[in-house]
Amino acid sequence: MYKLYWAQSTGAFVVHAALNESQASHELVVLDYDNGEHKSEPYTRINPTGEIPTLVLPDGAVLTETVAMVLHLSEVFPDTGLLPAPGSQERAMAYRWLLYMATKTYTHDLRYYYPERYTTQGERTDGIKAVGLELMERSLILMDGILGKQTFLAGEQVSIADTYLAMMSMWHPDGNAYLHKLTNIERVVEVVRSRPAIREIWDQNFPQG
Ligand SMILES: N[C@@H](CCC(=O)N[C@@H](CS)C(=O)NCC(=O)O)C(=O)O
Repeated sequence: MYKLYWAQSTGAFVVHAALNESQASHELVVLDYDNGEHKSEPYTRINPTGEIPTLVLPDGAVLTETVAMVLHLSEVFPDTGLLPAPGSQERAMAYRWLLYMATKTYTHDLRYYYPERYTTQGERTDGIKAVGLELMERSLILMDGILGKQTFLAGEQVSIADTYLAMMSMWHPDGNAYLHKLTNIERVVEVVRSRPAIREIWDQNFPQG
C-alpha cells in the first residue's frame, strides 16, 4: 500500500490524483500544515526537505518531489494513461511541461507565498511577492498560449501534466477569477476536475474553485 503525506491544496493533490487514477491502494497521512507539522519531527526524519508531499512506496522506500512521484506511478501503472505511450513525442511533451511547472511555475509560487526566504532584508518582502506573482502569471500565460494551439499539454490526449497545471492554476491568489482571463487553461481545468478519479478530491483541495 502507498502512503501519501498530504495537506489540503498542496502539491499532494496531483499525487493523490495519480493514485486515484491508477486505483492504487493507498492511505493518506494528513499533516497539520498551518501549524507547521511538516517542519518538525517525525515528518522531517521521513522527508528532510520539510516539504509536502512525501510518497512512501509499498516496499517502504521514500520518494520526494511531485514529478518523481507521478512519473514513477505512471511506470508502475502503465495502463492508467497518466502519460502517453513511452517513447512518443506526446510523452516527451508531458515531460517537458511537468518539468517546466516543477522548476519554474512552482518556484514562482513559492516566491509569492514564502517571500521572506528570498531576502536578507527582513520584512521588506513586497517586491519579492510582486515579482513572484508576475512570474507565476507569465508562466500560466505561456501555457495558455500552448493550449490555444493544441487540446492538452502533451497533445490531443489528457495526461497527468494537465492535472499538474490545474493545480498550479488554482494556486494563483485570485484562483478562478484569474482563470477567466486564461480561457484555454480554464477549459483544461474543467476537463481535469470532472474526471471521476479527481472529482471527489477537487472540492476538498480547492473549495474556492
Ligand atoms: N519540489 C517540491 C516542492 C514541494 C513544496 O514546495 N511543497 C510545498 C507545499 S505545495 C511545501 O511543502 N511548502 C512548505 C515549505 O516549503 O515550507 C515538489 O515538487 O514536491
